Amino acid sequence: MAGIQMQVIDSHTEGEPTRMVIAGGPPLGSGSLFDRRALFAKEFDHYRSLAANEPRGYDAVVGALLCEPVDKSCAAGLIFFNNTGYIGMCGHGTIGAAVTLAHMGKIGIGQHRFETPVGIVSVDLRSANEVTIQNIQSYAYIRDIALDVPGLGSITGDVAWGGNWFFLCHSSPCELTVANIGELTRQAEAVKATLVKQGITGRDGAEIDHIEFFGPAHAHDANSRNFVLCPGGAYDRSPCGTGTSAKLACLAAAGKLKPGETWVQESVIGSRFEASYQATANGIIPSITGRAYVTAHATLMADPLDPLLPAGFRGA
Ligand code: PYC
Repeated sequence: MAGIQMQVIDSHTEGEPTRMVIAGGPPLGSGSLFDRRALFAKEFDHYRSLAANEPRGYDAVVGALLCEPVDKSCAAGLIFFNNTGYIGMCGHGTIGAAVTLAHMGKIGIGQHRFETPVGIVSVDLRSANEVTIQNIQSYAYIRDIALDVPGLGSITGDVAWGGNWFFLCHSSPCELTVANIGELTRQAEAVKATLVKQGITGRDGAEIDHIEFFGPAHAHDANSRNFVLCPGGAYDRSPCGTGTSAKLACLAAAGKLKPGETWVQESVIGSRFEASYQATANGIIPSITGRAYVTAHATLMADPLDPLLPAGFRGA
């Protein structure tokens, strides 16, 4: 742990924080981003905890480790992590990373490609703060599963991939408001526990680690409002880029949204993404537009003489 000093730039995308590690991160070599993420988890997890957990971070922080890409057509490589582990793709984080790289003078307005452990995403930096990402191929995996959730009753939803695995509940147990976040979190945890108990997974037994509830939008020009429970127990303040991708895949599979039609997804705090998709043979390619703003530059330090909290802890 001696002598860690990580330079980070923080941003928020529609309310959801991204902390990009721009220097002083773990030495992961030059393998594929998939392999580098495995090495990060195995040998250098204390860097993740230091950046995402208290007292330097907090539960909602999603980290993005800036890496040299293997594919030289990409402007950057990104490995996403949070308070408890690592996530495949991150839509809000990619938007935040694009705005941060522009803020650093590393990319200009226009098209770019970023490499992630689950594939390459295209990014259109439309202005200093507005970004459209073209996510990896997303698809509905199992539709209309009825779950009997203790304390909640019957809940119907779909399993879908949007760069992470989601269970998308067709409705919400209570109104999607900030005042109900505690209740929504408890209910989403109950849905997640029921999926585990019933052995319902993503492809190849993958854990479904994101749960979404949907309800009516509050704004007259939005299509839907959501609540998204992330793997570490925090909720997504943005409408969730990978979750919106999974939602589009389900709408497409159900014939409820045509290619190129706009879907405006509101988050539980009222921020929004505009989304649409192109159809592919096995799913869809989603496009998600949102805004991000830089909020801080910092150097995170682990003092070698600090006996208390050198690697951070989960406060919640
Ligand atoms: O925007 O994809 C997303 C995301 C995943 C977890 C938090 N945000």
